[in-house]
Amino acid sequence: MSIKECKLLEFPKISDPRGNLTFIEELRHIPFKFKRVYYLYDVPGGSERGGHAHKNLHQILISLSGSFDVVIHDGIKQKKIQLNSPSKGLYIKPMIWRELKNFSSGAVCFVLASDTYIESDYYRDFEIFKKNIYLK
Ligand code: T46
Repeated sequence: MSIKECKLLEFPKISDPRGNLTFIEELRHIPFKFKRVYYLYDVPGGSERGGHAHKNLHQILISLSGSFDVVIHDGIKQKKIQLNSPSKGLYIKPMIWRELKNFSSGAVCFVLASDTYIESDYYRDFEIFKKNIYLK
């Protein structure tokens, strides 16, 4: 898997004088069906989250409020993407290491995930992840 396959997706945005509305339909605006949503919030300044890769899970990360950086790593190359818009989402495929940092005050990271929470789907050790990228 390459970081090149992790794309920033742009979702529909309906704007009118009352404000903005964004919607996301599975298999139309994102390339998978989602079984779970979760969100990170009240993240203290300086905290970092993530620090793992998934074996099979597909995810979309969206900044519903504020901003934060996502560093993605495929075992060879890495890239930093700042998420700061509720109408954009970062698609992270399986076998990509991710770290979330530089959360602004009040930032909310909303996640659409292709499966339920399965701890055995995680690589939480970077060296073990790197060894396994060649086996997948
Ligand atoms: C990811 C980044 C962006 C659950 O019980 N259910 C869940 O759905 C999740 C996501 C977590 N948990 C438990 C597991 C741990 O005991 O919540 C605790 C904290 O989870 P974790 O340390 O994995 O949290 P983050 O913020 O480092 O990572 C999470 C996701 O786990 C991960 O898939 O990509 O957010």
